[in-house]
Amino acid sequence: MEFKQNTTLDKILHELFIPYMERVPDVKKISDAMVDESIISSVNDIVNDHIAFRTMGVDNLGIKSFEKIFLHHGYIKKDYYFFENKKLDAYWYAPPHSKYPRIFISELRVKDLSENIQTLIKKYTDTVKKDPVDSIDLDDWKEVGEFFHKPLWPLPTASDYQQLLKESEYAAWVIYNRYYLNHYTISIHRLKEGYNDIEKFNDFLESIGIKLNDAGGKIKTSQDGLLRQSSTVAKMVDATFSDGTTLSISGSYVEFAERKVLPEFKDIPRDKIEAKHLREGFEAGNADKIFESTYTEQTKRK
Ligand code: OOG
Ligand code: NI
Repeated sequence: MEFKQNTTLDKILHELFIPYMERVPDVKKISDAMVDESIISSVNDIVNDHIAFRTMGVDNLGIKSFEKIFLHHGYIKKDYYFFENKKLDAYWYAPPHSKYPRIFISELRVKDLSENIQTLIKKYTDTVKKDPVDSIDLDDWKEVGEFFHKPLWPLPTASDYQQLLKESEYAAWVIYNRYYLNHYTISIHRLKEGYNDIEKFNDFLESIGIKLNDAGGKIKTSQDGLLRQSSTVAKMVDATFSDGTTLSISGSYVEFAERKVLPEFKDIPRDKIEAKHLREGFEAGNADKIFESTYTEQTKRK
């Protein structure tokens, strides 16, 4: 996935992609294999359905801070999703133009965690005394690009990280990975016949040695049957902690989404189908399992 870099938003998205592609070798592995297999003629043919970020629900941070970056560039806040067991809230955001990806932003409901863990999280996040997004020039793509990848709180100790992992894998992910891009998403319905449904595409992925998240089954299907998603298991990255120890921890992953034609447009010929005829938004039941792409149960699976 590459962007024609014209607008500030194009450049911001590009800045997110550079470290993401370095951290997740599956991105290049998949796009190169798609070109080799003639599924696409170049990586530029990949349509990015959406990108996702994770945030910590504490003072000065969380969705209400992070979303400002994208609201400023014309994104529109859409539906809310609640994940009771994982203790998360999320929203999706519609792009200012269909050439841009949707955005999915989630937030940890820190106040729902045990007292111990809240204290542990706040030991780090309380160092953030004001909303950090308010201090950046949102029209300066370089500044915004740097913001995603710069520390906002002190580096955790390995033992704090491991303690977080026990109660909330999501908390542990955010404390180390912060606003690094969590995933980008290949639009499967936009691919050529033979690869344009998620079963066939998953077969292709497995044939090139990609490991898929199997939480709730490899294919996650919305209640209406019209949004079908799968994802890779997160790439492990070497993380150095404040005490100098290094652990192999979950980084980011790649997702695949198939949006089907809405029932009211089922008679429109295939070559006349546009984005407005397809299933929009997200699905809590699918998302719940996709979050687990970074969870130990998946990353440790053989
Ligand atoms: C996001 C998981 C949900 C989707 O498309 O429903 C999601 C995450 O892992 O942070 O990406
Ligand atoms: Ni996603």
